[in-house]
Amino acid sequence: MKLIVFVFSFCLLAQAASSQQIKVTGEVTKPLTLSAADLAAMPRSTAIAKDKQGVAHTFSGVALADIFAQAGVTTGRQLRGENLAKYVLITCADNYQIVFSLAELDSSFTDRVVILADQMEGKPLPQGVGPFRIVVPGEKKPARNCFQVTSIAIKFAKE
Ligand SMILES: Nc1nc2c(c(=O)[nH]1)N[C@H]1C(S)=C(S)[C@@H](COP(=O)(O)O)O[C@H]1N2
Ligand SMILES: [Mo]
Repeated sequence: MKLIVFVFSFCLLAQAASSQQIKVTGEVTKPLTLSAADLAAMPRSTAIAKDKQGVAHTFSGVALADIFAQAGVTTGRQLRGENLAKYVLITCADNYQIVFSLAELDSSFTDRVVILADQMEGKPLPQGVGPFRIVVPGEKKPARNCFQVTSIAIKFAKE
């Protein structure tokens, strides 16, 4: 009985730990598993976005572009030709999914910086929204500000 309780607790702990990590997979030279500590140690960026009620909030975290630089995603001068058919599929704990094209996130195409936020107004994201949320500044709806992000997959739409 004690063993069963032990194994069960271990599984719960393992599950809790994995939900605190983000996988970066697909069209990358170096797949990543990022923890909160990994993200805290990366270059930090901020993004302001309005919530559904129209209230603006300041989020901070890591630019998707900086995560892509670490994972080895085609960016900048490499983002041309067939690489323009690549997209980013973000998946959340509730299986909500959104996409960006790679070009939408590249500083050679746009000045807009989309971040993977771990803080809002300088504090960790609230329960049920964190630990990680995509924040897209300047959009008319917050529908792509997807919360409880679990994975970032770079894919090829090319036929
Ligand atoms: N994981 C996840 N993220 C999500 C959603 C969702 O259903 N699941 N809904 C989106 C939609 S449609 C909206 S309007 C905003 C609402 O969050 P907010 O009130 O903080 O802006 O969250 C977005 N992020
Ligand atoms: Mo929404």
